[in-house]
Amino acid sequence: MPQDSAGFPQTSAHYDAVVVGGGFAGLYSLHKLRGLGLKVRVYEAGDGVGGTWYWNRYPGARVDIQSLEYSYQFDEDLQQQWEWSERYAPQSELLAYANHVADRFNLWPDIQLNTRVASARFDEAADIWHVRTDQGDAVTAGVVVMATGCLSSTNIPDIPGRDSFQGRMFHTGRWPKEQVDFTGRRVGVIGTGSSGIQTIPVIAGQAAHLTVFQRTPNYSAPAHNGPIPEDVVKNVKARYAQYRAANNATALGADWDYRTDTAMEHSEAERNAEYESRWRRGGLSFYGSFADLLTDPEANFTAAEFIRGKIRQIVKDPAVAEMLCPTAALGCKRICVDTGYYATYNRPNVSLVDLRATPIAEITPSGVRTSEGAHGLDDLILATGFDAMTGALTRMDIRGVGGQLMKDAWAAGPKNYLGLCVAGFPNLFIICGPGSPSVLSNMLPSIEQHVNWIGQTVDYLRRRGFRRIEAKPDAQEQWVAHVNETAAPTILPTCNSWYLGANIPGKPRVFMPYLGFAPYVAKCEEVVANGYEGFELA
Ligand code: N01
Repeated sequence: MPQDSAGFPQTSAHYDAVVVGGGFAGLYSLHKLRGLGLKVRVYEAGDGVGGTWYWNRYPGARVDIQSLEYSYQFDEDLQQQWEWSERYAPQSELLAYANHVADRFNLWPDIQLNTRVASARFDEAADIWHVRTDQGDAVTAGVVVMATGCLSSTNIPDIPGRDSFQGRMFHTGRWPKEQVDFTGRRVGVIGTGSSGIQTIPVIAGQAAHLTVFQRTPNYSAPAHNGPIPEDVVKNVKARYAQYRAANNATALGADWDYRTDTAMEHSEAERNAEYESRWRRGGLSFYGSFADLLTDPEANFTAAEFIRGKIRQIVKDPAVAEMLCPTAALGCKRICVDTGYYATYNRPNVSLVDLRATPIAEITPSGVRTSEGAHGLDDLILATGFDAMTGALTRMDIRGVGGQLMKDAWAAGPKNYLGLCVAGFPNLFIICGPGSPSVLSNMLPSIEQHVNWIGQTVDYLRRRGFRRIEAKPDAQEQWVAHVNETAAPTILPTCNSWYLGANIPGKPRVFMPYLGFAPYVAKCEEVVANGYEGFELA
């Protein structure tokens, strides 16, 4: 590619903003920034928009936050007119919603599909980014918005013999667009996180035999999914603004009745009555049971025991039930939300392999061999998760001031200010990056809050004639310390979760998400009110 005198590729176009990714964050970024009069280009690797809901098409995929909350609120007509069919929308409906938003706001002309951003290099002399794609595009951008998703970079474990498997192999996060039929087949699933737990009951209903390879059991609460009663929809839509405000105050559920009293101030019978009501209500509402659930290990144990009791009631074979009982603190990994998960193990065509007792030795051409013996398989599903929060960014060639690679800047763990901006990488914004509430909040409002903040900031810079914004290193250090201090007194950092990067061999163990949506929003607003405190503007 021809280069200019500074060694940067000659470019074919200049955009005020390049947005990387066409998921919910990318779509709203485009709408917001274009509305401010910016010339924007979105690059999306897939052949459609929708991000998470484009890639995760595995059977049973659905959202674990109620649809009426897991939706955009920036446009009143949109939130009034869109009809969700179920309490927890299935993947197909969320994908239809993303496409509807792209149609409704005429976003398509500025979205380039089938295009992966390969590199972004900051030009210090001009205060612009040089962006290149795998399709040969070479453009410049005033700002780059990384709408790359927290859970988009798949984790495909390096199990010996993996590539020798002769059957069909799938990863839940890269599911094919064509319908996959498991009828009459011997299927294996490795992984029992949210994805595994959602897909296992559905695949068990199709396959001749399903073998689940479980390394760590997880807590799961029933979704009690179904159509949303008309009166509920009417009620929410009549007071959507208050409903959203309540959601923002609690981060995960507007109508969960978060209790402010503690588990340990109640008798066992009272505690169990509360847990039972949460179990009946379903989903992530369990988090709202008592105020000390995530801070007092004793309180946490009582809730964990309650769920273990449920597993022992549901699963008929006591040995299988014990294998399914988690031992880590409840909520230390995200609680899963399921439809018939534990009962699936009562089916005659389902078997569970405990990898802690009998680890996988290798994948062979005909299945999986553990230390105990061979399991013959026609299909193998990897429900093995993601290189979460950082993977999409560290796998990209992003070079900031002095040519520093983002991957190197984050070699000891991700560092940034407010989860939004990284020192040494001016004019680059991350949506829901590590250090922001992101995965510990409802992603849609979090995305909107970030995009609104970025829009407001870009507008401020333009009006004031600034060409450059960069996080100050000391503000960044303080923020990273604050994120860790906030998580430290909780049970969250106590197990090998992807929140800590512990699921990826060699990844630095750092607690990544920020706990607390409402204080986070207040902090972002305070930073602006104080003239972009912690940022260098030039
Ligand atoms: O991934 P995970 P996920 N050998 O990392 C196992 C969101 N989400 O895709 O725990 C054997 O949670 C691993 O075992 P271990 C949600 O935020 C939401 O399921 O590391 N096993 C674990 O069991 C969620 O938290 C929804 O010991 C291996 C599993 O694979 C996040 O995405 C639906 C292994 C991975 O679980 C990620 O969920 C789906 C190996 N080498 C996802 N490597 C909803 O909205 C990994 N595992 C409902």
